[in-house]
Amino acid sequence: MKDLNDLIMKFDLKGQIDSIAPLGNGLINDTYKVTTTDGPSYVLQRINHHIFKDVDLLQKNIVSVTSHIRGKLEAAGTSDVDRKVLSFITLKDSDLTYYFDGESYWRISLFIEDAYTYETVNPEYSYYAGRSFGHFEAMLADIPDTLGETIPDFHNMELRARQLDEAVASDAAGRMAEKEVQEILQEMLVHREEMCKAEKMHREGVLPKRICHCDTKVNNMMFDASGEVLCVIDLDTVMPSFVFSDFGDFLRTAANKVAEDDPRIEMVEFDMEIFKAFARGYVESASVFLTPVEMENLPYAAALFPYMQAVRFFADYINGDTYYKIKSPLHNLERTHAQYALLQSIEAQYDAMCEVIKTTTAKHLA
Ligand code: GN1
Ligand code: MG
Repeated sequence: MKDLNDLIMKFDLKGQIDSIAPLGNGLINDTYKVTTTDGPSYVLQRINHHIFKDVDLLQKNIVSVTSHIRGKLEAAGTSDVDRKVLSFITLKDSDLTYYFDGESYWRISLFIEDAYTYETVNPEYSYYAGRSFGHFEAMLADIPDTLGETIPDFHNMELRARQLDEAVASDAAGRMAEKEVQEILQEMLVHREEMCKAEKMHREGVLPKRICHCDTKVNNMMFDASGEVLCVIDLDTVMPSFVFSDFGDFLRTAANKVAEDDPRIEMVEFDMEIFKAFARGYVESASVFLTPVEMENLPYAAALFPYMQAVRFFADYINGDTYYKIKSPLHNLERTHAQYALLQSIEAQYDAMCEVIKTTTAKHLA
């Protein structure tokens, strides 16, 4: 802990450090809560620079986004702004919001007190979440800075499909001999072309990229004790993308009746009530900028993300588990099955989903 103490001291914090303890369950970064004896608490994170290769660009994006949102909230006279947008702390001797200790990159933000994250939501919270992610995108629609892609082509399905091809071809962990692996691979291929349609629409000029969050998992949103959304967290992946990213990735975790890696495949089910509520909230706040093409493809977005995640988990399994933290040797394979089962549940309800979107968007399309 002494080392952590030393590096925390590089930042312009208020108060004396009291304790440092692990926080949360992200799959990519390492996160700690830092409490002080006479100042606020903070969140310390080691940024995974093997995944986010350009930390300077990443922190610039985050500073642009949080300052822009802060400006909007202040202009609207919003109360308690420090609880509604993350604040990053600069170093004592510069304006940088990260510190490189020769090995790792670190950053510190203010800890938001009395805020809660959830792994599941009910329809009411799902509606609030939809409204908030739509609002988040709406606030960023006029950001003056140009943001970079912190992971180039992060949600590009064509690229993810190619990465799976490469994993299969190099078979780094010798797992292609497994019968189960061969079977999943065949199933994945069936959906491939259909799932790559966003990239095609973009090339044809009918689908824009906008600033999106790109990791709208349900646990990346903070609620206050009364259930109101405070703010969106985990901003590493905020970058230009299709709005499908935020719509689809939220539902991938929130509308699944079980966790994203639940090995009980028969329990995986896409919850239409969560979908309806989220769609209503999202369309309500995002309709100010959404085009008809974006709106009518929202059911596709909901199918795309379980599929993309299945492809990513599967490629990682074949590569020998080099990307996602795993808790057991078959974890990535179980995750693949769980995401694929979710896709199947979505497909079974696809017509009903299209009806919901039609009704929800009708008054905004008029
Ligand atoms: C990763 O770190 P975490 O859990 O917020 C991943 C997401 C995946 C998710 C799957 C940068 O997010 O894209 O959807 O795991 N983030 C990155 O649980 O790859
Ligand atoms: Mg997270």
